[in-house]
Amino acid sequence: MKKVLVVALVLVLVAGLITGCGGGGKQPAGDAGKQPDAGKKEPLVLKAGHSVAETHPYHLGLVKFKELVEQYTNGEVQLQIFANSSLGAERELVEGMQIGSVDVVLSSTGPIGGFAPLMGVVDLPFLFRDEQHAYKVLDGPIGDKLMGELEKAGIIGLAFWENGFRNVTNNKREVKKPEDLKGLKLRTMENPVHMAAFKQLGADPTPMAFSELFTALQTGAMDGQENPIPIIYNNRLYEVQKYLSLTGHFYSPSPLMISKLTWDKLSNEQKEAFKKAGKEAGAYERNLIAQQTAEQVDKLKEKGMVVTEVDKSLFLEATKPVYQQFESKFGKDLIDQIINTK
Ligand code: EAX
Repeated sequence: MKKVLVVALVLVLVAGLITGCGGGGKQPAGDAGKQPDAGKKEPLVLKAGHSVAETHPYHLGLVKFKELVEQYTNGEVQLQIFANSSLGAERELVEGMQIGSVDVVLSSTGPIGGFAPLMGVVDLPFLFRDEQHAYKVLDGPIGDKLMGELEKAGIIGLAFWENGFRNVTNNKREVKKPEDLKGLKLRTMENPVHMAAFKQLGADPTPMAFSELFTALQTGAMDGQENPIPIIYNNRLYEVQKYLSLTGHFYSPSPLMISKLTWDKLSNEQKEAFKKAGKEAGAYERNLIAQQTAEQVDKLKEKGMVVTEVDKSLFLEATKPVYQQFESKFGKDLIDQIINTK
């Protein structure tokens, strides 16, 4: 009897060893005796900042980008989006990418010429005939060249998104022709090309972060400003501006950027995911800009703005001297390449 018990005990012990001893769970073949996996890695959570309202295509496009990045990286990389300059104004956001305090930024090219001088070429007045011309240039070799300039500043450009064609607003008078701008205290972005253009038009330009603009207009420190329709509407500038002139004087692209410090933490697969998501969300954002631009002029009239169609050729002719001022900075060849892109 005793012998039977001993044999049964030995058989139970041997069976336990084969099936991974009492942990209940089956160990995959070859893992017997190893520690169980440490479990999934913690996701990399990135901070993404922009300067405008959450109803603007910048924000809606970044929400789409967040969804796609999390999908394409299986949740390994996640995004937190900070709107309305809550992580800083655009220039501060770019500085934040350089030191690694901000990971992802969607910004107009306004302040970027200060970090990548050649990028300033896109800010020349009336350089782009229309959106399709801009996309042909920015989504091709010239755009790649400009993005390459960003890398020298520690920033990776993922794709060109869109702010749109910029229009003048003010509180003093209807602006129908360049002479009507004379003496107007006009806020511009921190951009020497934009300032030179408005000086050429006879205005009195002051560079200022977008986060300070609403108050400056409300207090009368500034008479006017210039921005695309979706900015004027979504950031409620109609509450502090009476006159809107559809000058379309600058095309404002908005590169989606990631800090190189952050970029270098990503695997090759994650980098490909970011590039894919950046392009797809960029197309989505450009469509939203087009949709809102088409819808919001009438909405601005309903909000009480006096909207004036202008003869753009008058403003184009009046700003031509700005090209001579910046030809040596950007190179006549690059400017001609952009103008001649069909
Ligand atoms: O990029 O500063 C501006 O006027 C910009 O158009 C705005 O921040 C969106």
